[in-house]
This record gives sequence, structure tokens and C-alpha cells, in this order.
Amino acid sequence: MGRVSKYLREKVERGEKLHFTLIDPAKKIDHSQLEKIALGLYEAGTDAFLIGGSIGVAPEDAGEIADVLKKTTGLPVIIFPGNINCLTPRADAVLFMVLMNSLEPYYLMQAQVQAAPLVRRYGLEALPTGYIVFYGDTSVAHVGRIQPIPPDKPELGLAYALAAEMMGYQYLYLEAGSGASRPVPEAFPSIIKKHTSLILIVGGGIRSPETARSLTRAGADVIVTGTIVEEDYEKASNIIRAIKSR
Ligand code: 1GP
Repeated sequence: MGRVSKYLREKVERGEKLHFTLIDPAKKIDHSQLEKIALGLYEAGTDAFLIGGSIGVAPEDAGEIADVLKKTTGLPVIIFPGNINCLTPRADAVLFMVLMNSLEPYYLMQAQVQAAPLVRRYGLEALPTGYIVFYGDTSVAHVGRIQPIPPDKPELGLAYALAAEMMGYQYLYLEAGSGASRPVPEAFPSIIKKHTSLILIVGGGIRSPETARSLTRAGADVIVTGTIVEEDYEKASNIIRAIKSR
């Protein structure tokens, strides 16, 4: 097992709830500000950084951000790729994802085929991840040509989760979409946690400690926040503390 996978799995197996801080390299943050944010969130207890975005990520920006985050905090930096342009050898690992509810063959297997030789060449640790996007009105939904998941059909989410587990993925990311007006419904992590042993990552539209805590109580192992970090990282720190205190 790779170093990042071991780090995450050990925490989950100890019963810890985790938080990932998402930084989108397309949204320019200057380095001193980034250092300040990274340090603040590290002190609040974030467990790793995700870097990536749906549109406009330049690999050199992703690389620079990875360097700053690693130097400032020493935490794992994991690429959360919208496409192969997000790959940089300066990160530690990559969520090696299949966008399971995409209607577009590129996101089902061609992006992965393009990415795999680079992931190997860059020495990135691949974290095998199923990725499901819920709502149709977000950038990721548009770019990924998704078939939305009906929010009142958790059994459909479970079917995706079972398929992911049967295909050997270790992580499942339930995504509302960055900046979504509502998070993933709790019934989804709840039913999936009961019936699979996937590490469950939940993100999109999480803006309050209460929402984060309800989702972890429902079964999420990892909460991701991005937009709130950009808006006011103190608010993100409160979310992290809520997740950790439970
Ligand atoms: C998006 O799940 C992440 O891919 C985070 O979403 O920006 O809404 O926090 P937010």
C-alpha cells in the first residue's frame, strides 16, 4: 500500500473523520496568502490538500501550489483532476477517478488511459476512486456531461457504490459540485456506509459546521471544502473543528 493510502486508511480505521482542503489552481491566490491559509487549516486539523478544478488549470500552477502546500504543512497533496492538465509530478498522489455517471466515454475510460502513463512517469500514487456527481447545474456536471442522481433515490447511489466496490475501487467521492446550492443528501452516505467498505469522500456545497457534522454522522469518512476556503478560511477552520470534535 502506498504512503498516502496508508495514512488515510489508518485514520479511517481508527474511527477518525477527515477533512480535505480543496485548492483550485485556476483561481489565483498569491503565495503568501496561500501559506497563511494552509497553515491556518493545518492548525485547525485538515488532513490533506486536494488540488484541481474543472476548467483552466495549468500544470505549472498546480505544481507551484503543491510545492507551497507541502513546504508549509508537510501534509499529503493529492491531485483531484478535472482532466489530465491537472497532473503534476510535484504532488504526492492522485484520485485516479472514473466519473461513473458520465454519458461521455472520455470521462469513463479515455482520460484514464491518457493519464496512466503520466501518473507512472511522475511517480504519483494512484488512489482508485469512483466519482459520482449529483446535480446538473454545476461546472463539473456541465464539463463531465453527467446524468444527475435523483436526490430521493439513495438506493441508486448504493448501486453505484456496489459497482465501484466490485470493480476494486477503494474510495467513492459523492460530489454535489463546487459551489453547489445544496450538499449531497445524508441518505446517500448513510446507506452506502452500511453496505460497503469504501472510504467515503463527500464534497460540494458544504458551508457550515452543522452540515459537515451531519454528513460525517451519516457515514462520510472525509469532508471536502473548497469554496468556503476561498471565501473565508476561518469558516473552513470551524468546519474542520466540528468534524474533529464530533
Ligand atoms: C468540489 O467537492 C468539492 O469538487 C468542494 O466543493 O467548493 O462547494 O466546497 P465546494
